[in-house]
Amino acid sequence: MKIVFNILFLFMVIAGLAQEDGHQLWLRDKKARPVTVVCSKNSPTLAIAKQELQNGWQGEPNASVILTLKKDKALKDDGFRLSKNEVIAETEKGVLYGVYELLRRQQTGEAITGEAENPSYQIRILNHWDNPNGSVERGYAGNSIFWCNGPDSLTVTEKDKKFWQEYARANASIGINASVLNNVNASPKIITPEYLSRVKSIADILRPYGIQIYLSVNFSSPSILGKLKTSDPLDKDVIKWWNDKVKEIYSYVPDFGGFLVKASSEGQPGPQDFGRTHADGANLLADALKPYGGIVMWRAFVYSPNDKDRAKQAYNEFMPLDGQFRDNVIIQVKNGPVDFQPREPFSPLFGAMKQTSVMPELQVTMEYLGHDKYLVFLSTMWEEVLQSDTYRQGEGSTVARCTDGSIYPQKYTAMAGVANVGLDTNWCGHQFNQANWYAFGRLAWNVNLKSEQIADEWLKLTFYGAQSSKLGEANYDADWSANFLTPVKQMMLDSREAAVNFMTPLGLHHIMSANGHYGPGPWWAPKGMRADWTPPYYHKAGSDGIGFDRTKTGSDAVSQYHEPLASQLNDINTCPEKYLLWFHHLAWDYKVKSGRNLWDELCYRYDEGVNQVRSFQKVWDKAGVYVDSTRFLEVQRKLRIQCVNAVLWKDACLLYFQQFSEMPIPFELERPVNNLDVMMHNDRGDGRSH
Ligand code: GCW
Repeated sequence: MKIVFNILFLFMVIAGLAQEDGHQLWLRDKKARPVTVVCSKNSPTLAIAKQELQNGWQGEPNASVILTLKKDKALKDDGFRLSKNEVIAETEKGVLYGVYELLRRQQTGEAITGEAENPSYQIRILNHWDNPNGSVERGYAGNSIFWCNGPDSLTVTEKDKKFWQEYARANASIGINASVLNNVNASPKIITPEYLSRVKSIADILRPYGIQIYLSVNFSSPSILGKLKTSDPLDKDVIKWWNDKVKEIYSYVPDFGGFLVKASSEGQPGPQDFGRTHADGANLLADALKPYGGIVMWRAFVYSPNDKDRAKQAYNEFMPLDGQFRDNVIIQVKNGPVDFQPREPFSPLFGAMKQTSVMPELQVTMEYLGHDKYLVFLSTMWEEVLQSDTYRQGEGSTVARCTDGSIYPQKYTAMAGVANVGLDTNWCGHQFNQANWYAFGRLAWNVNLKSEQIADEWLKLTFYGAQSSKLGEANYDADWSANFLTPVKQMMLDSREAAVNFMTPLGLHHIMSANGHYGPGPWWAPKGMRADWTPPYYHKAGSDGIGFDRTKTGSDAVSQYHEPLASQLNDINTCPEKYLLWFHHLAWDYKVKSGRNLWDELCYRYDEGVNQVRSFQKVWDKAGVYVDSTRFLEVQRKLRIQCVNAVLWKDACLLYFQQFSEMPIPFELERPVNNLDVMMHNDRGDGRSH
């Protein structure tokens, strides 16, 4: 009997733990208390709001909660007001967001105050780089949740619908209200009838959760799909083709959001193929969408092989066009001027375009930050960028305020995040990458939230109570808070700086392995390769020193920033050390703030990064007692991989740069454990050999 009981118990434990595989994200099942929900109206969105309250209520048992739709001068867009037993909003979506916030506060123990909560950005949008064949560009969490390969690839299954609904719910719970369903490197076929009917099915499932659908389009679609002789944006047949196409799209999805466009960029077709400007291209699509209320998100990610400084090009190309775009165009600008590097200064376009709507594009997927392998909480990076002062309209003109409508009267405001979601059970590849999806949504809703608060919320929602059995109920909260929440939160908050330290300290950038963008590759420069795709173009290491001279006497990228910032960055004495080698080329024996010479400082930073990851291992192992075994082991395994890779980064960069510095690695630091020739020999450019 006892054996049977034990086996049964074991089975229950395993079954119970199997629930905690991360699939439920920050919305894990709760033991709900009974509640009555009152709402005078009914709709699919309100039905979801009611259901969520009933499934998750943690307030007073048998309470009565009122969902009130009414005008309120303090509310804008889908904002809301909360009290313990009421959610007030002007729109149904507002009610839904209010319900999620109320439930979140019940769980995290945060005070429920009556003030109005309004979103910072009107459009809070995920960009999926998903291809029609189901692959995901720079995706590290399995195949696309929207598209797949094979003969039945366009048939909508029950499994598809379930996934889409879970995805929609997760987004709504953090205020995300829009999704671009396909890659910016866009296949033209996405706007053919076969694909549009699947788009319609997705839109139908996402709609009740308040999520609007957008598509990336290929600028050559008129020639490729419509067989027109040209895709010239000023050609009248091309204009008609787009008008007809847009009309067709709205017949499938009446509340379609609009287009995201990557044009005349990295080999994608665009208006420049016809001697036209980005404004001509964007306006063509904007005019077609205008009658339906649709908008165009036109990307500013442009650079050409001939430019002496890639970091300058977007600004050079877009500034002369300021004021020429229609009011339903938003220019989508990556946070930094080069790409999504572990650290970049903000793009100088923020705040500079005064007569054009501009939106930040952040990368949630970890293209340059360790894919699904590293633990890096990106919120601190985004906070750094969004709170950077552009000085464009005087002090305090932060990137956030220049884009959220506080400073410039933009007709539309938006923030985009390149999604990290795939078919993996835990959605994001790494359990902690879920925190980045969460952080993106929370920041797009409230751009002034602090990373500390976001990490705190996420940890409480995602891990609280995961392993209560071993700890005894009475002390659980205090134990959990002291021994799990506090150290793990600190690890998250330190994690991005750690990655910068072991990858690209002191303003270094773009020295990763080619193509794969995972491991180190500071040496990579095959003969005949475009210079601006090779790391030496960016680090410029030589016997005279290291770093990219972007000062007034160098490429003069500093002049794209507003004073006093331009002078501050230009002057070696005032340039923040974190951007040192981004803006300056310095001798190896240059003395930095610590009193060390540049070479020694570099060695110390790399070493520090490795040590930080090692300390994360200790934090996690110690916190393990509070975590279910599936998620604990997954994270533990990944931290080991991160550690190995951090050492590799350190060894590769230091041994490679040492050839130029010709100085010893300070003897008190750990010695390299990898040989440079072997690392270079093994480098296939995809990071996998590492
Ligand atoms: O950083 C680069 C990526 C490309 C991506 C491009 C972009 C979608 O390596 O994979 O293409 O940025 O943002 O358009």
